[in-house]
Amino acid sequence: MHGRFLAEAMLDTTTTLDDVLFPPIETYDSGTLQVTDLHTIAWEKSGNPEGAPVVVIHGGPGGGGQPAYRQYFDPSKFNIIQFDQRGCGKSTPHAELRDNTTQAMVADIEALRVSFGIETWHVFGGSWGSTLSLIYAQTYPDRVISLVLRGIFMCRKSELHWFYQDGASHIFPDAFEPYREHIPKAEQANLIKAYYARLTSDDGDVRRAAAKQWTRWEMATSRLFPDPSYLEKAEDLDFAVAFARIECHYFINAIFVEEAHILNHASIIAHIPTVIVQGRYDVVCPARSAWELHKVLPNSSLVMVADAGHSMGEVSIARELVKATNAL
Ligand code: STX
Repeated sequence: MHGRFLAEAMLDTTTTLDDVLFPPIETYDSGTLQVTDLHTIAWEKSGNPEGAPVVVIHGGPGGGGQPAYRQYFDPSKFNIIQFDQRGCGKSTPHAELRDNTTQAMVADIEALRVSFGIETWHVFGGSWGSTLSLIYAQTYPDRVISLVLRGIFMCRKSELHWFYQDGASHIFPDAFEPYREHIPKAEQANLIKAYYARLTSDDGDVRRAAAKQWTRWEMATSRLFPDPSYLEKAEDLDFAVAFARIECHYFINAIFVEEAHILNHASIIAHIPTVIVQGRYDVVCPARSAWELHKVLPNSSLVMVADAGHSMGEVSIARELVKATNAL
């Protein structure tokens, strides 16, 4: 029950991401799965086809998979399965909000498992990927061998208010200003609602302008040491539109579950070995959620990383994630 706390007093500024991750690899297979009349999901496999299966659940929602995820697993030991959740990445239709709910995404994960003939698998997810991993595990507890989770997000009202309205704004007032000022004063009291109206506008220019500001805010705050190149993600308007529209749609709908759903149903997954890796200075998904989750999961360990924010691309977060997958 008691987690590990990393107490390194000194910042490690010489180790790079390449030093802690496995080398980049190509996929050995990829394809699509039509999950409804409307939605088709893109998937890929890498690593060892005979290895232990692990499914990677990406963030956002709407963030899409990334080749870099493959590097968090020993490719000789794992069969690494990634997919793009409804409406994002290479899944189609792009940025589609209809028939796009948490329950639908859980069903897609299960449909992928069945289509691959996999009995049980490890589940790996950060941020919204932790949210969806947990709800998937609570829906299909017998299919999940273990959970490796990062930057815990349970999408409660307090978490949304903190990041999108008033909280993180106290730490990043400079990055917050353009996000807030994109919205007229009269609507600033509820920024998620104001962004939702613009992100679902009939006018493509209005949608894209809102998506860019929304995405910049999240990219600017993801790391303890902001990385200017990370902000470029918001300039990729195809990425930004899917990311912002799908996130905002999920948040307006409280991710289609009751408040504190994950904590309320923790007993269902209490038996699953779980590692939680959390950056102490994560302002996107503050550490309180990781702490509260850890306390209701008796088989969890919490690694509180002393020198990191939210991103899986931060060296000390990546190091702990690799340690966790190596120990599976
Ligand atoms: N959303 C946090 C999240 O899941 C509240 C997230 N933030 N950035 C990302 O995901 C990407 C790295 C996937 C873009």
